[in-house]
Amino acid sequence: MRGQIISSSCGVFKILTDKGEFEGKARGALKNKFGRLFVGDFVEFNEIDNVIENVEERKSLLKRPPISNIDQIVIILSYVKPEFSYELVFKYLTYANMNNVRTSLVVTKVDLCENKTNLDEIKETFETLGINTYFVCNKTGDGLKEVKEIFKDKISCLMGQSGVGKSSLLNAINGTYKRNVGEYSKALGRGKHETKEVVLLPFEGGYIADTPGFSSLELDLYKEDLAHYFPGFEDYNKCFFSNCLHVSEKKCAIKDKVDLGLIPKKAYETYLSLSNNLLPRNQRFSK
Ligand SMILES: Nc1nc2c(ncn2[C@@H]2O[C@H](COP(=O)(O)OP(=O)(O)OP(=O)(O)O)[C@@H](O)[C@H]2O)c(=O)[nH]1
Ligand SMILES: [Mg+2]
Ligand SMILES: [Zn+2]
Repeated sequence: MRGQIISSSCGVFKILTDKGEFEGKARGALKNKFGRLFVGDFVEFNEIDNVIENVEERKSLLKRPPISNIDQIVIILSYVKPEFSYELVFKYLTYANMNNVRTSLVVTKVDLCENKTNLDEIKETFETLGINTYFVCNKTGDGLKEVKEIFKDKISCLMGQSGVGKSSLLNAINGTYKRNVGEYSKALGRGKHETKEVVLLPFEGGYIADTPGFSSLELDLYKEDLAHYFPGFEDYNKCFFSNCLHVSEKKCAIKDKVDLGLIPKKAYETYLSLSNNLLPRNQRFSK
């Protein structure tokens, strides 16, 4: 019987099928063939022995958070607690582009925002790059109506640091989820990793994955990844130098786009500072 893995804990998987939910392990031989199994995997489940017999080819596979077959990533950042960071959004967007997955951006905790022009700048920057941007308060429900629309009929994965309100957002859009919510820690500058595993929750014809928060260092990005997959940099192969990093090289197609206003200045400034702090791929083992 065909099903999809919706959660996994210590080698036991929960599988959703047409006949409802089942729990089981994977056949030993599967491990040798596929390595580990992921939430999101479509599998052949044997309901007599309660084992997963086979795994279908994956449409996509993310390492962070570990999940397969998603249609979109919904990036979640809070306006404060932890502080909104352009650098972090651009890292997530680059990572999503590398994995060929579409994205939207949701900014939570806007109830704690006193300067609305900052929100306008966020929206303007990301929407110029074609990324739909939403502002919400999970406490009052403000802005959630629009966000619910993006989840319909899709398999979506929430992505964001600990404490930004991923689980809170899920509770706010569907009161039956009852996801555990953690406290923001001022000392750590983030949450305390309340959500520890990836779980797919059914939502209006699709699924939403609640996921553990992770640090941007875990994304494993290098200078060249940024130069190719940074949002708005699709024309990188039109630069004069094939290894152009779009910094001070001549005849750079990306800098031309910045000059024409097609790539927002804020995006390019963020690119430069991120690029400056990343290692080139061929030096990743030095240090
Ligand atoms: N003021 C305000 N607080 C919020 C909002 N959303 C979430 N919070 C608070 O933020 C804290 C962290 O929320 P969580 O939902 O646990 O965050 P998370 O992203 O799931 O964190 P991890 O599971 O650790 O990755 C809790 O104290 C929430 O009450 C919001 O829109 N406004
Ligand atoms: Mg959580
Ligand atoms: Zn260039």
